[in-house]
Amino acid sequence: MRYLAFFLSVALILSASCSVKNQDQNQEVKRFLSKEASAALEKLKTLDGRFLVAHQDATSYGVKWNYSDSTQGCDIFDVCGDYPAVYGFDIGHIELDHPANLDSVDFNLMNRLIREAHMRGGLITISWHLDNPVSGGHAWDTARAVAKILPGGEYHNKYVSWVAKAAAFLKGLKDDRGELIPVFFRPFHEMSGGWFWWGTGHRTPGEYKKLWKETVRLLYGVHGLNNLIFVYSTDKVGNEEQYLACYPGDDWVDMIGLDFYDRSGTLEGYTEPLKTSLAMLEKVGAAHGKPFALTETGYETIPDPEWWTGRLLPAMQGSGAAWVLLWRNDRPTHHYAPYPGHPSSPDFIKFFNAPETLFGREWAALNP
Ligand code: BMA
Repeated sequence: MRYLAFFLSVALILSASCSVKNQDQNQEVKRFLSKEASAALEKLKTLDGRFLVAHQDATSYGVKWNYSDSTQGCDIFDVCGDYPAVYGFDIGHIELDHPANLDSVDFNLMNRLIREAHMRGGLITISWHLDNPVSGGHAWDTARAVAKILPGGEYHNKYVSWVAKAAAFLKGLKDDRGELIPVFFRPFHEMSGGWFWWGTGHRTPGEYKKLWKETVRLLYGVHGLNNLIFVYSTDKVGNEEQYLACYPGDDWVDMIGLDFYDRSGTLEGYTEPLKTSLAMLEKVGAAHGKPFALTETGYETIPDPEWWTGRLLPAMQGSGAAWVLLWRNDRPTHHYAPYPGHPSSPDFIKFFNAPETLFGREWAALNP
C-alpha cells in the first residue's frame, strides 16, 4: 500500500510537469508557410544583386487623385509606365470595425486592390497602425498597453478580438483559385523608437517579444493564416544589439527589415549611414537565415531632383536588400514618390532604368 501511494505521487508529479511542458510547447508554434508564401520568400533570395521597388498605397490614391473619388491611378505608373513590384497597405482601424483604414482607404477597395496587384504579379506587404487597445487613442498614443494585452492581462480578450478582426480581413485575400495570397505582414514596426504604444519606453523587450509570439500564435495557430510571412522591422538603430533587442527568435520571424528615412538630403546624413545599416542587416540576415528589405524610406516631398540616383540608388546598390518601400503619396506636403510634373520625375526614370531596380513587369517576368 505504501509503495502504491509512493508510485501514485510520483506519477502525479510527472504528469504535472508534463502538462507544464505541454503548455510551453503550445507557445512554440511550429509554423509551415503555404506553398505560395514559401515560394515568394524563396524567390527573394535569388535576386542576384537586384532589388524590388515598392510603394505604400500605390493604387489607392496619389497626390492629385483618390480612388474613392472615382479616379484611378498610380503615381509611379504615371511617371515611369510601370507599377511597383511590391505594394504596401495598412490595416489600421480594421480592429475598430471601421469601413476604411486610418488613411481613409475603404477595406473592400483594399481587398480588390490587393487581389489586382497579386494578379499583376506584385508582392503584398501589410503594416498595422492599430489603435491603443487600452486608452482607445491612436497608434501614437503611448499610454502603457502591451503588458495589459498579453495573456493574463486585463485587456487580453480585447486584443484577441482585434486580431480576429484582422484575421477575417486577411482571410479574404484570395487569388482566383481560392488560395490565400502571400502577405509580408509587418506588425508592431519601428519598435526601436518611442512614438508607438508598442515602442521603446512603453514596454520591456520581453513584453514586446511575448506580444509578437502571441500575435503569431493567434494568426497562424488559431486562425490558420499560413500565407503570412512575418517581417520584423525596426527604425534606425546604432548597432546589431539594438537591432535585435526585441527580436522574438528565428521561429517567429521570416524576414527582417529596417525603416530609415532621409531627413537631411545629404550623403553623410542618409546614404552613408543607410549603407552601413544595410550591411548590418545583411550580416544579421545571414546569421539568422532571413532575407531583408528596406521596409520604409523616402525624403518627404523629394526636394532634391536627383535624389533617386544621387542618394537612394547608391545606398541600395550591392546591399543585398530584397526591396525598398517608398512611403505613401498623400498630399502636396506629404509624399515620397514622384507624380507627373514632379521635379524629380526625370531622375526617377533613370532609377527605373537602372539595371538593379525591378518594377512590376520585370518582376512578373521573373515569375512566369
Ligand atoms: C505615417 C503618416 C500618417 C499615416 C500613417 C499610417 O507615416 O503617413 O499620415 O496615417 O503613416 O499610414
